[in-house]
Amino acid sequence: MHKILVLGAAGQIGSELTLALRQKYGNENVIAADIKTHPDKQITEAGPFLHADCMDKQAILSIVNQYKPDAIFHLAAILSAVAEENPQKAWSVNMTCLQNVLEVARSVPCQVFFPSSIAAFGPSTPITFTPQDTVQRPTTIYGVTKVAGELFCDYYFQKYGVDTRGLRFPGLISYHTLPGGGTTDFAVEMYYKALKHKKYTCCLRANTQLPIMYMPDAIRAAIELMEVNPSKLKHRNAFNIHAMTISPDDIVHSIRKFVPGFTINYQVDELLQQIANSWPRSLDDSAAHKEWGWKPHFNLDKMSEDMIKNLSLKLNMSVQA
Ligand code: NAD
Ligand code: AKB
Repeated sequence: MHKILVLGAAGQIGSELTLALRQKYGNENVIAADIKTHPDKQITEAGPFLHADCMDKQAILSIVNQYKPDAIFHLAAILSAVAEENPQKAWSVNMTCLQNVLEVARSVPCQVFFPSSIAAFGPSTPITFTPQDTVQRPTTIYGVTKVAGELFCDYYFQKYGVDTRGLRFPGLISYHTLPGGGTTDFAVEMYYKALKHKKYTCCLRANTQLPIMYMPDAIRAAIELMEVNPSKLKHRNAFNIHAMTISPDDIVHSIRKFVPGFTINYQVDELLQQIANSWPRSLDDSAAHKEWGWKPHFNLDKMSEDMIKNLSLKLNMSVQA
């Protein structure tokens, strides 16, 4: 990778990925684009930022013709909770944007990163230590677009030789940009509410275990996968990666080590609970480890400490982590 285009750059992942890529490859070599017109200043000021709708193939093509990237990180999508409110729109946005990106990449050519999710699995998938290659019958529209996306990327590699690569991300926790409408957003909110109000009302049951990862590990994984020699990759579009299996109750206990007196109550949202119940608890990520050396760095307490330290600074609050 030398010149990189990040689509959906103003979101939870994109805002941090853009900064990490700019640090590594140079500000001018990382072009950020999003449908949002007023993203965080850090994205717009340090390097090129363009307004673009990925539903419009010509818009992507004209950016690619102008900047000539050799890699696209395609992050524009509708996430699980919002997708269930309008499944038709979710299918249309998630699949059309991906198709446009793949078509543009085929014509240039350039590498494509596609983020899949634990949502690509469903209730009939083995729930713990979910294998790399296993049953994928998701029951959410978001999950359906993720399985289709994985296959779509595989197809463009096999048929046209487009160098597509991807990860199945768990729920991601970060302090930089708020998450954009997923089932796992509660885990991020918990940290904000702990600092601001010392109390939180959680939408999932206390013992709901989910795979969760801290953003720095996720960003590093995406960059490492895109940088590895392609001859090493067998599962190029849908690597399981795992960091920790945790429940809301586990997060509360971890936060209390840094914010004593934090309290929680539970008001279960049945739709979100059903979605969470359909996802795996832990994933077998040995293929990622073997094929490109994946290893997480953050466990729950290390993540909580870093979250609280950085959120305190961001919110201008005086908690010592
Ligand atoms: P997000 O909602 O925070 O960000 C998505 C960004 O895409 C937003 O800035 C939005 O404005 C932009 N966007 C939406 N439609 C667009 C369009 N038509 N054209 C251009 N931009 C558009 O999402 P995120 O959490 O950053 O997720 C990015 C990708 O990673 C998605 O594919 C998501 O499914 C996947 N993923 C995220 C997580 C997570 O926990 N955050 C976990 C697994 C997979
Ligand atoms: C969501 O909850 O939709 C995302 C995901 C796990 O894909 N965080």
